[in-house]
Amino acid sequence: MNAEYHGIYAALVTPYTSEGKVDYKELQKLVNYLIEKGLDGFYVNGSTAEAFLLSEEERNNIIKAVVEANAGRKKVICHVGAISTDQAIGYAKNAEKCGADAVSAISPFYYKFSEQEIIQYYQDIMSATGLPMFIYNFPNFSGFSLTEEILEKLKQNKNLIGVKFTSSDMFLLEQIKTLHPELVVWNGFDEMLSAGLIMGADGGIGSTYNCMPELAHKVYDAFVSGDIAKTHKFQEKLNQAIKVICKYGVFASVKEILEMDGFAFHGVRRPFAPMTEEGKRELQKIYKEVIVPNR
Ligand code: MN9
Repeated sequence: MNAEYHGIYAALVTPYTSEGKVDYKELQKLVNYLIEKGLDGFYVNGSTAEAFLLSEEERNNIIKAVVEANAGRKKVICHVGAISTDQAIGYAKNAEKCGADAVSAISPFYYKFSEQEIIQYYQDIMSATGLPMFIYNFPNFSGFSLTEEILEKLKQNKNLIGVKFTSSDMFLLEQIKTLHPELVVWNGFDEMLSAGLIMGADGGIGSTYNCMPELAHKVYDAFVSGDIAKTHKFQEKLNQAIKVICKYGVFASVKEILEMDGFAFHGVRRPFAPMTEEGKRELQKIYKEVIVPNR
C-alpha cells in the first residue's frame, strides 16, 4: 500500500444550475460532504465529471473551486487529458497553479495515434509541470491499452507516479503492481473494487463513491483489516446498487441519488439522456434498501 496515495477517492460529478451552467457552490458542498463521509481524496474533471462536455474555462474553474473547498485536507488529482497535447498542458499548468496535488490524463483519442505519439503526449505533459502524473488507462473508451513496456518507457520521467486502471484485466493490474511496486495503482471499475484490491491496487477512484462513500469505504476497510469474507459481502451490497446505477446511466444516476440526500444537481449535459421516471423509482428503491441501511 502506498503511504501517500491510497483509500477511496471520488471521481467528482459536475453539478449544474437550472440553466445548465456549472454550479461551483454545489460542487464545493459536495467536496465538504464527501470529506465528512470519510473519503480520502478527489479525482477532478474525469469521465465522471463529463469532462469532454465542459468548456476549457469550466474545467479550469472546477479545479480552482475544488482545491479551494478541500483546503489542503485531502489529496486532489486533476484529470487534464485532452485530444490535443497543448490543451492538456494548459490544464496541467492551471492545476499546478491552483494547488492540485497531482495530474492524470487519458490518452489522446479519436484519431488512432501511434504508440510513439501517445508516449510523447504523456512525456510532454509530465515535463510541463512539477506535478506527479497518474496515467489514466481506460481502453474501453480511449481505444488505447497500457502495456508494461510502455510503462517502462514512461517511468523514465520522474513525475510518473502511478496508473488509474479502469479495465477488468486484473492480470495486467497485478503485473503492473508487481513489476513496478513503487507505482500507485488505482482500481477504476467500482464494481470490481475488491478484486482490484486483492490483485494489488492501493485504492479505488470511482463515480459511484460520490453517492455511496460509506459502503465503498467499508469494502476498503474490510480488505485492509484482512477480512476477505467481509470485503466480498460489502462489495456485493455495493454491486446491488451499481447494477441499477449502470442501467439508468451512471452519471445521471449518481446525481439522482445525491439529490435524495439534499443536493440539487440538475441532471447531465446533452447528449447524455436525462433520468427517466422508471429510473427514479428504481434508484429510490436502491437508496432505501441498500444505500441508507449500509451507512
Ligand atoms: O473510472 C468510472 N468510469 C467511468 C471510473 O466513469 C466511465 C467508474 O467509476 C464507473 O463509472 C463505475 C460504473 O461502471 O465503475
